[in-house]
Amino acid sequence: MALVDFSLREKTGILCLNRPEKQNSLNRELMQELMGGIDALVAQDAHVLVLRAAPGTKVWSAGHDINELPEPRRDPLSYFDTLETLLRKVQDCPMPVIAMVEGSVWGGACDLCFSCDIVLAAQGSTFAMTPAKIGIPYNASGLIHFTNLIGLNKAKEMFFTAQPVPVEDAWNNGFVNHVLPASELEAFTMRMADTIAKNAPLAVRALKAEFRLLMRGHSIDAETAERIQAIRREVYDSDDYAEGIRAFQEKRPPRFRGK
Ligand code: LCV
Repeated sequence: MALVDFSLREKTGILCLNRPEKQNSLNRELMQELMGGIDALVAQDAHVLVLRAAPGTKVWSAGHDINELPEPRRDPLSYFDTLETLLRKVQDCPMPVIAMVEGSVWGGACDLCFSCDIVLAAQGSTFAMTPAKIGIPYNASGLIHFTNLIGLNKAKEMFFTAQPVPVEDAWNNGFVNHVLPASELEAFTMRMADTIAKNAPLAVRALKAEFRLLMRGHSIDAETAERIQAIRREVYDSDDYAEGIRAFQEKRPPRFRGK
């Protein structure tokens, strides 16, 4: 059974997460199917993509499949990690991608939503950034992404607390374009997609490429990049990193000891 269903409706490509038994958590297989679906819809000349979960879902996506996080001593979010590759795929996708969100969104799935160009969410949706809850050192590109989108203080609050942020609150911080009653979300999303799809595709694609390049504005020197990696290595080399994953698998609260 496909973990991602995709279809073309006129010039709108629709990708639907379909791993409900594991709360649409992003394992390698699902993420590879998602990237394959994007490629297929680009090849079918879609002008806009919509990324969604099944109607009425309580959990849009529970984020990275924790059981597939690497063992300690390996960077859990390295540049070529499947999740990082997927995020860049969405950001580099030639046409706009709309995230249509219902329910709760966790960890890497938040970053997936933020990698989309527009986020349309149902009332009651929540977004949680969870690395601190699991003991994971998030990566620099992810932190810059969030900071650019919602501002430094809100990004710090999301990451330090690791608590779900209600979409109404998130909306006030800019990363959600519209908040709608769940019953209106799909029609609103498809109307916006159709509007974008009717515009000049080359111009829309050029705009997306320009935004992508302009948002890469933050430059850091080599020493800073190396220092960030050293800081992160201390975390994924730690016992706490192993404990966070083990606690999830054993369905118990983690007991972090700060080492
Ligand atoms: C594997 C899962 C998952 C899951 N992986 O249903 O951003 S970072 O750095 O943190 C990054 C590394 C990341 O994205 O990490 C993942 C962050 N995600 C989370 O912390 C959310 C973890 N999931 C939950 O807290 C709960 O599942 C929620 C609150 C989403 C739903 O709770 P509920 O009680 O409704 P279950 O927990 O019973 O989940 C149903 C099945 O889905 C699996 C979970 O293990 C269970 O499997 P079994 O039926 O085999 O026990 N599942 C849920 N999330 N991220 N598997």
